[in-house]
Formats: sequence, C-alpha cells, structure tokens
Amino acid sequence: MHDISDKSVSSPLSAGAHRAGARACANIALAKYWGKLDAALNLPETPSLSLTLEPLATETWVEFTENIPQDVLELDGRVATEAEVKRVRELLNRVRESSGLKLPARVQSHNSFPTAAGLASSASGFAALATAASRAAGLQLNEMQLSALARRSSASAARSIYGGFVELPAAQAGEAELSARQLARPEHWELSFVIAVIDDSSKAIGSTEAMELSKRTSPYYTAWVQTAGRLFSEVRQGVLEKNLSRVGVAMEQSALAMHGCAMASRPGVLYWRSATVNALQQIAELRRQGIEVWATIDAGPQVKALCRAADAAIVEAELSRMMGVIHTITARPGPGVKAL
Ligand code: 2P0
Repeated sequence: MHDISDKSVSSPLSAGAHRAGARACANIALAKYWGKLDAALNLPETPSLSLTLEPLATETWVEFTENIPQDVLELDGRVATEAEVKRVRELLNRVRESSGLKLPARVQSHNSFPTAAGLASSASGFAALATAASRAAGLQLNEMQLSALARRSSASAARSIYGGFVELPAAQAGEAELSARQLARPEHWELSFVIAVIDDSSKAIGSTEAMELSKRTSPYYTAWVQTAGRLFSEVRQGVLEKNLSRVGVAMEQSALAMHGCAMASRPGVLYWRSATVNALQQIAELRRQGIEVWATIDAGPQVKALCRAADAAIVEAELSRMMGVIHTITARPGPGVKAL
C-alpha cells in the first residue's frame, strides 16, 4: 500500500485581504466524458457520472497582490511550466473580470497524489483553484457557479466541486453556465476504488487533445456519443438502486467504448500497457471467483477497480502482486470542495 497521506498546507502565503485556500478531491468517472460539443466554451458532448474520492486531494492557495509583476504558479513546490501558467491564468482572468480586481495572483497548489498519472489531477486542481481564486477575489459564488467556472478549465473539474456521486449533463449548444450536480452523497454507498498504478510518468497525449482527435478522425466517434447517453442512464440508475453489477457492467462498457473510440483515431490513441490488459483480465477472474469488482480506465494506463468497501483489501492484494503494477491506492467516496 502506497502511503499518500494528506500533506496539509497551512496558509503558506503572506497575510492579506485577497487571499484564500481550498481543498478539492479528485474524481473517477463511472460513465465517461469524452468529446466536446464546443471546444471554446469547453462543453461536453456526452453526459458523465463520477465518484469524488478521498484521499486524492489538491490544496490550493491564491493571493491577489500588487507585490508581483505577473501571475506566479507553484505546483508541488516547483515553478510551473508556461503551458500550466496559461491554463491557470485563463481561470484567474475570468475571476478578475467578474470581480473587477486587477491584481496579479500568486498560486500555490499541492497534490496528495502523483500528477499526470491518469489520476485526474486537473479535476481536483481546477475545482480547488476556482474556489480559492473566487474567494480570494471577494466573489461569493454558490456551488453551481463554482462548478461552471471550474468546468470552463476542465470539464471533469466541474464534478469535483461536489462530494459523492456527481453527474455532469451533456451540453446544449452555447450553454455557457453548464455545471455538475450531486446525485447522491458520499455516505450513500460504501464503495472503494482500488487504483492499480501501472505507469506514473506523464501521458503521451493529454485528454483534451486526444478527445479532439477522436472527434475529428475516429470512425467510432458518433457511435460512442450515441452509446454514452444510454450507459450514463444505466450507471445512474444503478447508483440510485445501489446495484453494483448494474453499475459495473455499464461502467466497464463506458470505459472500453471510450478507449475503442480513441484507439480508432488517426493516429491511434493507445493509453494502455500490457499490464493494463493483464489487470483487466485479473479483475474478470476475480468476478469468476465471486467478488463483485469491475474496472475503468481513464486517459492513461492505470486500471481502477470498483468494488464494495468490504472487498477492497482482497482486490488490492490481488492487483498489487501483479507484474507491471507499481503500487496500488485505495480510495473511498469523498466530500465536495472545502474552503481552508
Ligand atoms: C472523465 N476524462 O469523464 C474522462 C474520462 C478522461 C477520461 O474528463 O479537456 O481534463 O480539460 O475538459 O476534464 C479528463 O478530461 O478534459 C476526463 P478537459 P478533462 O473523467
């Protein structure tokens, strides 16, 4: 078991009126979002449904201050790249526009789990940033407004504003304020995600670029979009009924259909390693042995196994001894974003 204890950051920035922090948890989609209706407004073409997860969290502090010439971003103690700064600045600019505040911002962000490892750090990151930045600027946004703000930067971040089981509908054209909503609280159902980390290096192609490529070139994109709505409804019903096999079967099909669509792009997008396939087969074998466990895979090689909390230890033991699995992380339903 990999130790990923929360590294709490207690207000590392200097005191000031325009300063605030927030903590948000990552989420894993049971029904996947893959494809944009409108790239400029970052509107999803498919509905998605996720589970917000402890202890995979990001803590972010934002301070708007005249003491720096331009926005400064620090991620896990390192200076951010220009591409990372650009994405954060877009959100900060939206906050500056709404609040009338014209100051540059110093942003410090810490993850309790490896970034760029297919563990959806952009979801927790932009949910925490939207909350911290809007509060630091004096805006009092409700959860729906925070979710819409986070969604403009990263659609999955819209879901991390809320705890537990969360849905993000597919967008209508031009729907600027689209936000996620909570379907059920974390206490609704005692489930676990056992994450088999197979490769923790950065991904070859980011999900934003890969889903655009899928939309432009994959012959399966239209079929994926048509299927995604039905699978979302099945997962949603299964969550409400707490029917694990109903959720699991639809969840696996959602992931495999999403990856099938991506793989058929030109050039093909293949996130999997051989250990990814082996883990999928091991999970099917565990099912044959009577354990209710199903898999999902995001834009990376990691395999995430959904099971009852009571079965997590055995699933973790089986996955962690597989060749190609570096370590495992067990996560549980977590809360929505919190101000620090
Ligand atoms: C999801 N993913 O539903 C899907 C499944 C990855 C695979 O949402 O372009 O970082 O920033 O809106 O939210 C990851 O994509 O994409 C994602 P953008 P995001 O969780």
